[in-house]
Amino acid sequence: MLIKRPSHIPASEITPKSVFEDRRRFLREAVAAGVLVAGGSMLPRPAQAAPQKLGPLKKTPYSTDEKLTTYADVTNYNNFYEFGTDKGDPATHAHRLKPRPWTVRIEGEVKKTGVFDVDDLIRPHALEERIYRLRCVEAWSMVVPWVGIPLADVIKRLEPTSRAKFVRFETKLDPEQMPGQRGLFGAGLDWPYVEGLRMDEAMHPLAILAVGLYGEVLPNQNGAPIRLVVPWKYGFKSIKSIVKISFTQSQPDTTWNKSAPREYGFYSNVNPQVDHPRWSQARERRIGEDGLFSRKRPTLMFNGYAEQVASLYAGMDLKKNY
Ligand SMILES: Nc1nc2c(c(=O)[nH]1)N[C@H]1C(S)=C(S)[C@@H](COP(=O)(O)O)O[C@H]1N2
Ligand SMILES: [Mo]
Repeated sequence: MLIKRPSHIPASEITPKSVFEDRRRFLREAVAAGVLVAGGSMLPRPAQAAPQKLGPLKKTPYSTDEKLTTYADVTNYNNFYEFGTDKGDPATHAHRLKPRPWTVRIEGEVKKTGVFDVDDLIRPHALEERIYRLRCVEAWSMVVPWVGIPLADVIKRLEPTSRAKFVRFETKLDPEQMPGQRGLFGAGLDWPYVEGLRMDEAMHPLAILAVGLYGEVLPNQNGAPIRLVVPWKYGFKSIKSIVKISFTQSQPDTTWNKSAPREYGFYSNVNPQVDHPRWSQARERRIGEDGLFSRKRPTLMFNGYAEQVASLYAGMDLKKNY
């Protein structure tokens, strides 16, 4: 049956109220998200909040087959001090971050300097799934199915010069979007957050730039739209929401090293034999296994990736270079 609606009857009188209000809310949010373009066709587009699927994803031999940490834990138990220091703060506050449009500035000892759109830097058809253990310096760990591409692929395309010995990464600085940068949560860090890798570490096939997890676009609290993941190092090396990548001749200053040099070195390799000055690094709690009787797991050298990365540090004293 075809029901014609006379143009003078408002939609609110025909459509059930709940549907009408849903539609109004959709329109309001769509306008706020910039989804509706004046004069454009009104094709249904996913609302900003709906997770966007990524793929098809290439599988790689670098993934662990350990049990995944649940999506709920991966996205609600976070360290992202720009949004607060409690584990739940980033999930509560990171909706303030606008992950698009997003550009990454490339500078320093590299041929292709300039400002790149994140979607040009990371070509969607090259995405892989990498299931990695993430070991936080706070002695807990997770298993996360990241989506990303090898950092080496991006670096090669940028053509670093022979003088490039280190890579320096910087997080967005925007106190409007990141309340922690206004000093609200007492994180006591210098902003923006900075991390760095030696060039050979950055070129290692295990190091990735991630844009997603669980097959979907990265939630803001996990470092949208683009973050580093270096699985053999403590979690704090895996810097989130990157806006600048610089190629340098000398070792860059890094946020945690500046804040507490005795506790956090430049290398930050996971090492059960080198204790943090205030606690042991020999064991770890796997998030999701924190029952009363669950045993802590032994922490593995280089977070279990020794076979792949130990050669990077041959001849180095890892007690000095922590
Ligand atoms: N910009 C920025 N990056 C950051 C942090 C941060 O506070 N700010 N925390 C780090 C720490 S300590 C860890 S353990 C990981 C946590 O990543 P996840 O929340 O996606 O598990 O992000 C790292 N990257
Ligand atoms: Mo961490």
